[in-house]
Amino acid sequence: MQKNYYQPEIETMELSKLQALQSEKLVKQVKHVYENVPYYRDMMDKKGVKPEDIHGIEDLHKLPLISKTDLRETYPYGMLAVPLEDCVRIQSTSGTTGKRVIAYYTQNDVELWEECCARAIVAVGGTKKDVCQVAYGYGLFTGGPGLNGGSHKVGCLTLPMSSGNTERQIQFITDLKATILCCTPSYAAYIGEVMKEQGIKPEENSLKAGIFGAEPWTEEMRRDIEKTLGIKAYDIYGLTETSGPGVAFECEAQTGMHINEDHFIAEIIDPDTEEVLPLGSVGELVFTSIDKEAFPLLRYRTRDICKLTREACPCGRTHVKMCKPMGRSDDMMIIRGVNVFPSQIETVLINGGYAPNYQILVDRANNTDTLDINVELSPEQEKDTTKTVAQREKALETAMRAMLGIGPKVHLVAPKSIARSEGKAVRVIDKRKLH
Ligand code: DLL
Repeated sequence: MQKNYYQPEIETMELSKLQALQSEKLVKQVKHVYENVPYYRDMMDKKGVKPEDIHGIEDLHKLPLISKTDLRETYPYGMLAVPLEDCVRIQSTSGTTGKRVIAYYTQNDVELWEECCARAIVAVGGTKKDVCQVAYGYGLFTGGPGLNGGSHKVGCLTLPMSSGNTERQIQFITDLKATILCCTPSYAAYIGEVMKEQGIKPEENSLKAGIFGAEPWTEEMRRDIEKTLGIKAYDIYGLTETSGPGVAFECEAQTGMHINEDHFIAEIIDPDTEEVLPLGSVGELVFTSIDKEAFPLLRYRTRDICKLTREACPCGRTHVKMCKPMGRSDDMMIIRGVNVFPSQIETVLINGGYAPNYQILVDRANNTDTLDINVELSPEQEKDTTKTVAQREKALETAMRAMLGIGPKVHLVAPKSIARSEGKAVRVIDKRKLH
């Protein structure tokens, strides 16, 4: 296994030292927030906690949890912990409903964020000799700016493509010999599809690795992308509220993402009781930013359902690993009383030989929930006469019922009839919420 680190002394720091560092930073951060964010001070006062009660990470659970509702309540400046004149940047969430979250950065916040992204690039083998094509959206979304900054720090030649214009993406990969592609997994799958149509074989392109995140994707989708693009595909995780991409990233081992624990303390809680759960339990991921100056959120509930593990990693990094988020607690669909995650549907489709082009439609008829899944056929599947469409649909419905515990209706649709995504894919249309 390659052992490449951007900041080896931090990334491989002995656990006891790492936790001592977290404790020291946490104590300072709580004081900073208490003194500068009246909203959170009130929350602490109501809970009867003072900064003096926090001596280290063992006291973290005493602090109040905050959520997106608190961020909406304090919009736009209420969580800011430094004078506005000390901020140099904002980024914002891609959410379409309600008030957007605005995250603020001091120059130091930007530096640390970009370092996190640089760690992710180095972990996939990136060096200054690489050409890094950033096809995440630029602008308010954190994907483009984050990976762009990380790529600069590593010294890669950075191609600030932004998302979209797929033909041009492929032209740049070809002409400028891009070696690392950064974009959402659904966009990577689409780029692979268009390359295939153009007759470019996976082994013919210059790409060697991809850094894909910002939306849920399954192991099956990873294998699919690795095959179509002829690369190793790595996961990266983050959210605007905690800076953006680079909160956690995958290493060569591809068995979960190391959380940058020198900057973020991760906890898993029971989303209903809010109780902290032990390592290895499945629950809601909560982050505390211990270095952020401008927008330092303490115990922020991400809504992402996840699991943490601290087994020795062959890459030598000591930082705790998070699994692929299993979905968001607010994205989970409850259909006829059964919890259904889009990732389960994706797994069945890819295992059945279908491309990850699908759409999930949930509705209600005669007081009963309905689940319809539109799945695109590939041109080869459309031509294949060994199975009828009805037979294919039936087979998928049986496999879905086994995976989900409820039976959906599967509709196979013509190649290219489902809109492709250049950013975060919209997989679910829940009409029950629209009525
Ligand atoms: O998506 C930041 C990002 C950009 C991450 C580029 C990775 C790469 P938001 O738009 O605020 O920020 O959305 C954050 O996206 O709470 C998760 O639900 C989801 N998400 C992010 N990364 C992953 C991932 C960016 N690797 C929300 N797997 C998070 C699954 C992810 N879900």
